[in-house]
Amino acid sequence: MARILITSAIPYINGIKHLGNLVGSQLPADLFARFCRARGDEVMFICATDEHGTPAELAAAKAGKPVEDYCAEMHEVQKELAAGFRLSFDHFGRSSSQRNHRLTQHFAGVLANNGLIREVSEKQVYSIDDKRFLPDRYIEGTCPNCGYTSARGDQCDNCTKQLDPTDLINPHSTVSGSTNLEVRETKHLYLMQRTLRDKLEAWIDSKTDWPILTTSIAKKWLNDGDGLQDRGITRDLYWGIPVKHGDQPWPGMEGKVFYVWFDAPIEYIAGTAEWADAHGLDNAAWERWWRTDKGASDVTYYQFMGKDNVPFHTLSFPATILGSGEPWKLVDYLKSFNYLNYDGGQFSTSRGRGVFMDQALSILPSDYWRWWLLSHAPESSDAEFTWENFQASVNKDLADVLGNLVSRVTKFARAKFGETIPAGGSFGAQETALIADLGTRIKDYEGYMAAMEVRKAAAELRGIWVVGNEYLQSAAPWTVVKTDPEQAQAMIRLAINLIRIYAILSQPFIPDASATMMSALNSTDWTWPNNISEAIRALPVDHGFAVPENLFRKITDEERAEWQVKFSGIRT
Ligand code: B3M
Ligand code: ZN
Repeated sequence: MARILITSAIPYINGIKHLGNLVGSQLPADLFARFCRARGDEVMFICATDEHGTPAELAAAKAGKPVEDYCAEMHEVQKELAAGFRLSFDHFGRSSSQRNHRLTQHFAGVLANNGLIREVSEKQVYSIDDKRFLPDRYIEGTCPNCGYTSARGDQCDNCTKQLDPTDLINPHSTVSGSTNLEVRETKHLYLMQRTLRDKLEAWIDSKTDWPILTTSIAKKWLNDGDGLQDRGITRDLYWGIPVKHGDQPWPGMEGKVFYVWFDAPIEYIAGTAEWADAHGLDNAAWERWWRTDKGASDVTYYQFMGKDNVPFHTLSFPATILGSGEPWKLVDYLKSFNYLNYDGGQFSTSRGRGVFMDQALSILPSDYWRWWLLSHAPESSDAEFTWENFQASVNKDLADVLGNLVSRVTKFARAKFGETIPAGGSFGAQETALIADLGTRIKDYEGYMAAMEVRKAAAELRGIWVVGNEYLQSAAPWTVVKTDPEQAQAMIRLAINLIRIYAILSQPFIPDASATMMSALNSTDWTWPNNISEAIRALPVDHGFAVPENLFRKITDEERAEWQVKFSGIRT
């Protein structure tokens, strides 16, 4: 039994995630966690909300709520939606937890002890009316290069020139519109990543099995331009983890907090500690996942994320871990994803474009979305969601192939032989061939799943469903029963067992349908079909079953057209 640690990038707190976010991290991580558990591995699967930073403060202000309350509410909303999509986290934590406060302060302290933190004095724009320092992108003004009047303090969207807020002509705060701005001197802590460059490079180079997408991004940031930069890890904000040196005050850093990207990945560890707390367990219970000196040396650690998060996970977070000099677990395998686009454009949270998690669940159950998203995961390139494609996949794969097989078999069996598995006949050449074929295909499926080749795994699973249908088509028990009822009974015995195997294999993709299939089969034996000839006989003669409710319904053309219109605009 392997020990598998899995983390998904933690979704930012301000708002509900769209399906593009979901398929880029949480959903494939869940697929993998379910697969590992199904095969008997010991799994720890952690996610959380990423709660700090300016966007959270501003979203709370917009909602007219204290930021603490806003985050607590949005955490519950995201937790509910995760449950709605059947994301099987062992714990869904919060980066604002006391556990994360303590761990983040601990890491900063040991990094400083190791000489990897320096203080930097910088000039930053302060908004007198907003009573706060403004991050560059919250300052707008006229671009000195092209004259565009809504250029942001970090970059002009019109001519793409990289800017400094002080370059802008007539700058104003986008928080309040105020032009009452001044440049103030402020001091920040920098993590000396340059010092760790060689260690990081050696570590990345040792990861020869990583997907190209992951390694190419890591290398680009390691080597591009001036190479790896030291990085500010503190901010002048209210909402965040107070800067401390371990549990001691940090002179000169009063009133400042850690940068959200410094504390967010540490929440993977803290979230596991939160899990232990929630279950009344001691520190040893979570440390055996994270500390190689405390039992984690036999853990394999997998991370899932969208490509935009790769630099933080291949450089910044490993810099924290390596720089600490302490025996924390580093990621073993980093699975990253390209983007999912929406109907001819991009999904966009800020512009409210696309389908968001709550909207998706309001029109169809989670299995429909899980199947489409995973079987079209943006792995080797960006992918696109279209309503036509969604309708076609659901209707064909789920309703015609899998759903139809299950209902046809169980209904026929009930009508001809009653609601128990019939005893007659024995497997002939067709059955033997099918069983051999399944054995090979299941091995292929396992291989793709273990390698996190999500699309290939989905295609193989679909193939496994298809060969069952083809078998029934050609064996035709509904015809055979008229001349050789004994033989038809053997076919049905096989087919009902096939449904159980499909339920087990499909569970990582479509857990609700699998649960329905298993309960109709009156079975709780989820043993992975390692041995196909045993698995195909697992439900014995006389075992009772029922005809399940229709597993999947088809999406009509009218619905498709309606949803297309309904989700074509901008969510407000
Ligand atoms: N919250 C990015 C995002 O929501 C960020 C991921 C953090 S992973 C430690 O897309
Ligand atoms: Zn410009």
